[in-house]
Amino acid sequence: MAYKLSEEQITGYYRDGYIVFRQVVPVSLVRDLRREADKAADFAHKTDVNAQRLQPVDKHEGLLDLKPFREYAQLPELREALDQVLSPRHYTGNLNAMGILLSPTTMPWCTAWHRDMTLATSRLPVEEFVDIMLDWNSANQVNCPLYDDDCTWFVPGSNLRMRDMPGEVFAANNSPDKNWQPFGKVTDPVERERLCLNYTMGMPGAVQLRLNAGDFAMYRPIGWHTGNYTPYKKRATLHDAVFTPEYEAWWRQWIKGGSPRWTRKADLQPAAAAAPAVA
Ligand SMILES: O=C(O)CCC(=O)C(=O)O
Ligand SMILES: [Fe+2]
Repeated sequence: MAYKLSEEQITGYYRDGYIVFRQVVPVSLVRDLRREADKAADFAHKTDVNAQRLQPVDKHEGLLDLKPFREYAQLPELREALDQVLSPRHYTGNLNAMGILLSPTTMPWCTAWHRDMTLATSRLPVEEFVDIMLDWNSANQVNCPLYDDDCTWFVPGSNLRMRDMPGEVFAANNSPDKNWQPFGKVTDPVERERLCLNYTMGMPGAVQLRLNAGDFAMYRPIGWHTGNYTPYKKRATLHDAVFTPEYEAWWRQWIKGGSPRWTRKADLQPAAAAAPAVA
């Protein structure tokens, strides 16, 4: 096996809700993807100098050469890593869902601390919401940086519980602005950067993901997370989901505004690796 993860790394994913496959994207592919991502950034920043993403990638065929993205989607090392952590049924590199996360060009910015799905936004009954939250066949998300990227913060273990702690709710809402922008009306970039950092650091137990170009971070988007951005740290990070066929089908209906039902699947485990049954 060319790309081998340790058992400690794998159990870390199931405990903490995030994992990093270090240097999994080869140099030549990082180079080709950077060239396309730089075009994406130029294009997005023509309309909005502080645009922070272009999505989905395949909508921009023509502007972008999709060949390196397709090569990334088929990367054998990535396949091997996903097989080890999740299952051979999980896949990533979905060009019609994938975005490129970009740095703003003039103003620092941070997103509100959030879980990508809550009971209210899931449109699910509570039992199914709990099932989908805890199901490893459901939402797994990817940030794959083409330049070093320390923008994403995550609360390890928050993916395993539905309950929000009071300190988490306080930290997420700790903003002068009803749109949860902790910088309010501040337009000085240096001051604004500090306000964003203080807000981001205010989340109890949060860790900052420190990713290098060619790493692949996978995380449970149902855990508390946020992104904190400055114009002087160039960002071009592939942002994608890890789907199973059933989760992709669920998500595609849900994103269109539907209320598809969710049935929890048993955790997938190779038969040879199953633990002995003990009465
Ligand atoms: O910028 C990031 O890394 C996080 C983005 C995010 O949380 C989101 O798009 O929901
Ligand atoms: Fe998010």
